[in-house]
Amino acid sequence: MATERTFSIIKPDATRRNLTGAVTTLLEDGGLRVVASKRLQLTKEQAEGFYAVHRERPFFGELVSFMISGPVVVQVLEGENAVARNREIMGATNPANADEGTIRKIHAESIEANSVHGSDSAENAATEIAYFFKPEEIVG
Ligand code: RTP
Ligand code: MG
Repeated sequence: MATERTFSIIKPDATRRNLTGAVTTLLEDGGLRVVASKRLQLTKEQAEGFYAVHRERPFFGELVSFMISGPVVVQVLEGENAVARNREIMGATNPANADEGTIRKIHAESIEANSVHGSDSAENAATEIAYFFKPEEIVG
């Protein structure tokens, strides 16, 4: 498997608890490299656009409110098989089901306030990276 890129968000529950470094360390220890990073306060429009695939889901409104409740850190991660690797490091969406040692097992508060987002396919990773970063902001 060749080197790949994926997109990550450190969510407001984690930035609020000053866990940006702790979460990033788990990503780095898992073999991923941060090749772009910025801290943002998302607007409602940005969060709605990012999560547009979920707009019919019952939790959409709450998810958008949560994602704009504080700062996020958006990152591009690079590494071998990065999309799947990042999902392993993150753990299951619901921290109650997440494996030991994963970010969500260690740090998440709930199924919604689950500390991180990670792209679920290479195609979505490319779309999500382009949503937040210009090519020249990514330095591999
Ligand atoms: P993500 O997209 O954030 O990496 O997480 P995921 O693939 O594991 O989960 P997904 O099904 O894509 O859901 C996106 C985010 O919506 C929130 N959520 N809330 N209240 C609920 O039942 C519920 N289900 C999902 C979580 O913040 C989840 O990460
Ligand atoms: Mg998802």
